[in-house]
Amino acid sequence: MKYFLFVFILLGLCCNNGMAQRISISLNEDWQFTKDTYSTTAQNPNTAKNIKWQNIQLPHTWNTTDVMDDEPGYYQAACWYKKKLYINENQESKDLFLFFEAANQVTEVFVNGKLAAKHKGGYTSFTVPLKGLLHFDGAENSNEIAIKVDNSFNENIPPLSADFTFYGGIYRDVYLVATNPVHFSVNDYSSSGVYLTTPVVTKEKAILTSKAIVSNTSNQPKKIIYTTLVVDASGNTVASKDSILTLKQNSETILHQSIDEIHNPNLWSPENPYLYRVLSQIKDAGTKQMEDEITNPLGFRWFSFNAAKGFFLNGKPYKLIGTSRHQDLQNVGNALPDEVAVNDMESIKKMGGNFVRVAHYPQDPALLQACDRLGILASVEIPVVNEITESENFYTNCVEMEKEMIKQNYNHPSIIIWCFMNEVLLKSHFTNDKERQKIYYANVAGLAQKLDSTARAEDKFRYTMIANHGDFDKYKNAGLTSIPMIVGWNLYSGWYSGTLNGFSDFLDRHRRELADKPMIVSEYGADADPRIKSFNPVRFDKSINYATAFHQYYFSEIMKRPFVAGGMIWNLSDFNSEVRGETMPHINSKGIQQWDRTPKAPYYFYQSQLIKNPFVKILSSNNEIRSGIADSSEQYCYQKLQVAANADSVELIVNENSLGYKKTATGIAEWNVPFINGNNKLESRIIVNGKTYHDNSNIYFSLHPYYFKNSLIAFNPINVLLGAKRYFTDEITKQVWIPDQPYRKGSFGSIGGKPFVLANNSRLPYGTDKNIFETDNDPVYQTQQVGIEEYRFDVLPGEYELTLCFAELQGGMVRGLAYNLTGNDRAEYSAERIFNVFVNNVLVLENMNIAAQYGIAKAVDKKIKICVNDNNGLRVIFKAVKGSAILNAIQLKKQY
Ligand code: GCB
Ligand code: CA
Repeated sequence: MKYFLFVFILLGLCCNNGMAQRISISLNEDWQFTKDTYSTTAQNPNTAKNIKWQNIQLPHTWNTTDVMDDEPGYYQAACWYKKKLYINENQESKDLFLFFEAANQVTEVFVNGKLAAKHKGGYTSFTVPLKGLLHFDGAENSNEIAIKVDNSFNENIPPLSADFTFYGGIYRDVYLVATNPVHFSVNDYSSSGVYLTTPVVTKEKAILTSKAIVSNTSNQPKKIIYTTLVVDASGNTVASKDSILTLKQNSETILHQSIDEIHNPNLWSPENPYLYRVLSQIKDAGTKQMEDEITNPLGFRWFSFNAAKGFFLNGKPYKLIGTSRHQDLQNVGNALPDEVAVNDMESIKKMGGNFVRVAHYPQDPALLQACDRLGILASVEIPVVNEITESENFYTNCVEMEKEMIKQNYNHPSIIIWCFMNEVLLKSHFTNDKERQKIYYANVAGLAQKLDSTARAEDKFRYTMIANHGDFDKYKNAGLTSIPMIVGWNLYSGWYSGTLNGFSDFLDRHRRELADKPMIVSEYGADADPRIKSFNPVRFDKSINYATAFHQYYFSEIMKRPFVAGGMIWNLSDFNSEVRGETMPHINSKGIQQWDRTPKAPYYFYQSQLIKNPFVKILSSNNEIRSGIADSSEQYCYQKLQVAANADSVELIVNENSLGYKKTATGIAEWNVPFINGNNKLESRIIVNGKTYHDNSNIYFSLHPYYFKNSLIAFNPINVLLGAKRYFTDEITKQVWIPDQPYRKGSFGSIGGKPFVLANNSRLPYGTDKNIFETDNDPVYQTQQVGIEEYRFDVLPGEYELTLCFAELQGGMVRGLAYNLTGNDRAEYSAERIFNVFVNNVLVLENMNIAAQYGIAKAVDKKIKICVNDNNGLRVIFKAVKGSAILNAIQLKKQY
């Protein structure tokens, strides 16, 4: 109560017009949360007592941790929030509202036991009028708000399924808003109540029109002055307009104004994101007292898409390059502070990008504010993903959500596209009933038509878009390529299927067959596990190296073709998709930054392509660790290393020796670097206009002798992945796992068997992408040698610790994942295997039956202390009793 008084006094002091107008103040603190069932009415004191309330602050989600555990699924149900609301007696004369930036997904708001509002959809804002529901008795605890939020599946609310997690909760800010009875309306889909357009913009002049909806909730008519002021960045008013009119009692009035001559507007663009502010005011015509005032951003720009020539802003061609962005963060889920949205847009800017696809749903208001400020163009969409429900209810919710999106975000100069479907034909329906399937497609097209018309009617100045997956004919035949103004293609040729060249062919096919339709590559990307390296990268090995090559290829193909208006990297950052397996279970690792926002190599590649200032960057992480076997000189291990730069050629200096200059090819030069045991100092240089720019890095290398005997290199622990061609770094223990080699005399390696390859699979070159339980080092266990006979280390005598790592990769239930097109959950064929393991002739594991003893896809480590006393080294022998023996990884440490 005191707090509110304080705010009033403060604003009273600052405002010229005496009485404060609108107050909007966050209400994030001091909430209670429960997963138990709460009832706001007819309280049963016994049930109420048993409820376990937890004190929390907003933003909040209840799914921060359960989306990462080994248990499939996450909490999707109704939960409750409640809080006491301190209302000042003086506020009785005000109109009070709660403003929710978002809550996922169905929200019911109760005020003092009465249902005040219900909102459907997890990504748009909503306002709850409090009129008639509050007690103004001045008692501190007399008002309670209780909120039920439910994120369970709802067939009538999009998204139905998607490759991201539907975290539940009030995960954005909540505000208490107080206005005078005369104020800009909050009832028009929770917009600001003011809609600004710039129907004419040239270098010489601009026209600004505004449409305002004004509420008068009092019982008297009210004569007002409605004023629009255009204020430049220095605070000067450059144009204004007043209208005098009378508002009827208890009415909503629509007002239009046009400011016809704004001369030489400072144009908004990525290089010069010049923002004006528009102040919209309502004053009492008699007393001149301010009744309400709101501000909106304003940028003067004009733009167009052309099917042959791409995108133009203010008359200049631009290639739209940027990323998509999901709203989640490691350890935080989707309950993000606003700063994360701002930092993310700054990352796009620092990368040299000029576009963000706000996918797959509207995000925090802070995000588009940052875009306006930074000069990042944007596309925003509603989450109609993968499929639809054929019901009027679903269609209505889609249309309502689209209207919310457009009206709430209408005034952002950064937005140029409204998108309303993503890969809507990805999930097949009625595959066995072609006639019925036709009806489904027709319903999808019908919904698309409705959403497209709605968007065009709501906003005449922006473009509409649908983002499709790479099945050209499917979308074309369903009519979905002709409905929107722009077609977006999400293309993964060379990732999920096909080859890199398939991407170029697809682009050219669009140009040939949809010659009149502007197009954008609305997604492209490849998994990039920052812990995985490969020096001969192949599709689906999840290595950072394959991802880098993928981006190099896609980016240059996009740049070559003027008709491709832009390319959106999928994704800015790794994000949670609870259903996913892969090398990082529950994570989609296509981010060019990690989930915690650490940049990965592809991010630097883009900088080399997009940044104007001299740029050079060694593509290794800070203090990277590596490991490998020495060449026969016993001094070096040669491994590839890349440098990204925006110069034609770049020099690499390793341990003070220059390896010379190399030409960059699409921004990257590559060396075969002779690494020595221990620390390696790297420096890379470019010379631009006579000035040198450089980047430095350290790589700590753990070298293994070519022959264990007579080597100058001391024994380093050896960690080997079987059935794999990739390297894996355990970032916690700082161990590097290297790929296996066939046994070489004097060294080490496996004998017999072959790498595990998943049956009926055209993607994974080796191994599985199953989540391996009880480990975060999934790649250590995801590959194996099947039918292995022996593993040998020809090491010198000594005390050793040998670890054998196993996981049964075959069998169990496989989850049906939409993005994998695998349909429903299904049981996988299980391998039957029982085997014995001998170490130097001692039986150490008898009748090992991994599936029976431990279960499918569970990490099992067996450590064995072993003393080597002779010159025969260490031999691990596998003897199958039934089926074939396996080994996933092996580790050898010397103790003394
Ligand atoms: C897509 C989807 C996106 C997925 C992405 C992927 O096409 O639109 O939601 O996350 O592919 O990584 O598979
Ligand atoms: Ca916020």
